[in-house]
Amino acid sequence: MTDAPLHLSPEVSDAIATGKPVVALESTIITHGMPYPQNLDMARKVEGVIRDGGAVPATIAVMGGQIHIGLTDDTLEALARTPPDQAMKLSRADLAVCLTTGRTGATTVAATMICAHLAGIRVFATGGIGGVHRGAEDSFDISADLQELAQTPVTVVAAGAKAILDLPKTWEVLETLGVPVIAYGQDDLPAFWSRNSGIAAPLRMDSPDQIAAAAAMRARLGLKGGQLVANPIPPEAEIPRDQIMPVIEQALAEAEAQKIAAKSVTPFLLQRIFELTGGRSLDSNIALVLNNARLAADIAARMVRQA
Ligand code: PSU
Repeated sequence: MTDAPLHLSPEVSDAIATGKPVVALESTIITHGMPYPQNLDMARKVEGVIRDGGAVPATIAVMGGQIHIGLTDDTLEALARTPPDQAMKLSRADLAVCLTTGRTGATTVAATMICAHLAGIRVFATGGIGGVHRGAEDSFDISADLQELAQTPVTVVAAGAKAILDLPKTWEVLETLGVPVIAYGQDDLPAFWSRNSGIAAPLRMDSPDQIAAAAAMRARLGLKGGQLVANPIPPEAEIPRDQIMPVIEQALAEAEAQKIAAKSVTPFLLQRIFELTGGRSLDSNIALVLNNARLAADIAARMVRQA
């Protein structure tokens, strides 16, 4: 039991109490990751995909001093319409302050993992995790998502780390932190908009059953932390690496010229890449989130069956 200020929707509360599969979803992707109204459309569709997979979706956000786990459609819409500068982008560091000041906060991967774990949810689907930013040797900009994966026992399904990052350094840090990085169904690590990164995955698994069993084994071994499942974007939705890389380079150069820093870097880059690809990057992003939600629902169902 927890003393945390959790507000579970009736559906999520019932699912947890009766042992049904539940998949957590984050809200930063809604407020800071995609423009309105595509963000709302994505948020609704992703919940639908999880329901179709036989699990209950639990979108997480902070409002009015409480952690909401499972949002009504009205709340989802209000969040999707909230301008990015009016919602805090919450990670481990600012979750408590947001709650005590009563502000609205959107949860990143790190904060969503914390909240999911408090509620007893073991699986979480998102687009791409944060990681080591390019030039981190000077800026020290490394997402708190990586540390969270090392300490909070939630299985995160993502299409790898966002390709705007320094991917080799991101995987190195995860290895150092002892986080299992499991490529789903292929030998190569995926790279968000592209199926392949050219980097061999440290681990590979081919079935949701195996992934669920690995999470249970970590618990039996008393190992802290979660697992990252790196699920490649469906082939029909991918932007191949040779097409997306020049676009990423241009967006990065512009971010540097405009001195964009800290929490603004990722939203700035995603928005510029959206503009430079004429919206194609957003279509891919939505497709990969839905694909991750499908797999996460499957893993959550296996975890319930194996329990
Ligand atoms: N997945 C997406 N789009 C996003 C994110 C994930 O498809 O915008 C968000 C997640 O909340 C993740 C955050 O935690 O981006 C990483 O931000 P940063 O690089 O600033 O740590």
